[in-house]
Amino acid sequence: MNISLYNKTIAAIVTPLGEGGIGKIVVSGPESLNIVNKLFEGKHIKDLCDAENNKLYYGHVVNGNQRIDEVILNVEKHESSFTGEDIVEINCHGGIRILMRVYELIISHGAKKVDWEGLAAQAIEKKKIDAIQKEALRELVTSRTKLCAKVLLDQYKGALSKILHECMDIIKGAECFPGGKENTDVRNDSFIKEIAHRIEPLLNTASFGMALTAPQAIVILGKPNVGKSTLINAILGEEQMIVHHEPGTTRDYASEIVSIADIPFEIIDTAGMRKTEDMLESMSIEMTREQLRRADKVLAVFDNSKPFDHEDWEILGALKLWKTAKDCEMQRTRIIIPVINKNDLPAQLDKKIIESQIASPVCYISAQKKEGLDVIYEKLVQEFDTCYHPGTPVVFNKRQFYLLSRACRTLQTIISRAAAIRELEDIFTECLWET
Ligand SMILES: Nc1nc2c(ncn2[C@@H]2O[C@H](COP(=O)(O)OP(=O)(O)OP(=O)(O)O)[C@@H](O)[C@H]2O)c(=O)[nH]1
Ligand SMILES: [Mg+2]
Repeated sequence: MNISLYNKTIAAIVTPLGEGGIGKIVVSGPESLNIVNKLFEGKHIKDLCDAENNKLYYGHVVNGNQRIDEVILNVEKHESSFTGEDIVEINCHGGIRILMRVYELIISHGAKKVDWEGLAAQAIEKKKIDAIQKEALRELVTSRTKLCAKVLLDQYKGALSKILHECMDIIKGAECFPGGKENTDVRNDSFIKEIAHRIEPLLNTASFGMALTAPQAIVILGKPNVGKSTLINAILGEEQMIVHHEPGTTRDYASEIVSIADIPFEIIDTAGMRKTEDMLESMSIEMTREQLRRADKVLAVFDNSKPFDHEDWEILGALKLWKTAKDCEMQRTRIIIPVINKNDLPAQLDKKIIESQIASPVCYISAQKKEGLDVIYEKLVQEFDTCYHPGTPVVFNKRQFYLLSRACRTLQTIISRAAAIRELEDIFTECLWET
């Protein structure tokens, strides 16, 4: 349940709780200046109600005649503040104890405890930001790549919201027709087309936007010893995974976030799959299957220096099941990228089998020599338009995607109704006038 923060004075610690130079508390609401006034002894200011916007005030937070911390304050009056309420930002020394003492003091003087989302909720109630901008802000702080931060900052600044506001304005414009939008002639559907023209392209940005905020999972799959861990190390650019000449080296799965063309991916090393009686190895293989179920993309690795065998057939079988499984997430296309590794060694592998079984061009690489990786990278990002133009609206989460898909379906219904009426007219005209 959402509790209204309208007209309430709230306080949030907005820096991470830990050791650091500065810890920041934001107090927001009609009583913020009064509350902080009771606790603040300023060097150059007596009453914070006289404070100027965006000017720093030095002083101490006190409890009676006891000094708690040396602080610097900033005041933002409601007209221009983030929440639409009077805000006091208190910059204390970092460190959990001092920060918590100042915070508890503010709470004991009547402010309500919230986290930064509380501040954002207050800003939404005051219509200073909308839900999309709040979501962008939340994702912005966990951005994994520069591109991700760029896109989310644009959405926080309103790139996506602007399109929805334009659509609302078009609908309001239609209401000005005589009789309002209910009576608007459906044959005159130009305003609907104008909305469709704006909304439909947005849906095409969703796979890119969602890949930025919820990185796709790439599973490296292959029989033991084909070079899966060596490949991951080559992609990561460091020796993270243990590599060994004996098959069965990787027993657990291990995952890392990696940036490819500025798009974050979660890359997962798995235990080599094969039939085995060994209890521990069977458990590792079950873990591999689990990882495969949640994969968005698979790098299916084969060894150029060994003949194609029944263990490779097992990999192809597992991939076939994975590709056709029904539990695939919306907007995420399952992609298999066949990779032939150890291309620096003499060829023994029958590549035709792989080419005929996986309908996608094969990448030839040497993970050990870090050769051929660029082709893999190209394939991993080819579904996304990575040439991002600043200010472009992008759908970046499931909530937005579902709602905008619903809007598109509704638009299609209206457009087909208009087309049906036009067809009826044509039929009647033909019936009446054409012999
Ligand atoms: N010549 C050559 N050897 C490679 C290449 N890639 C990996 N190897 C070697 O192949 C052996 C197995 O490599 P790993 O990366 O441990 O293979 P894996 O698929 O992770 O093996 P498991 O974890 O046992 O399933 C090691 O001796 C690697 O040095 C390559 O491109 N060329
Ligand atoms: Mg391994």
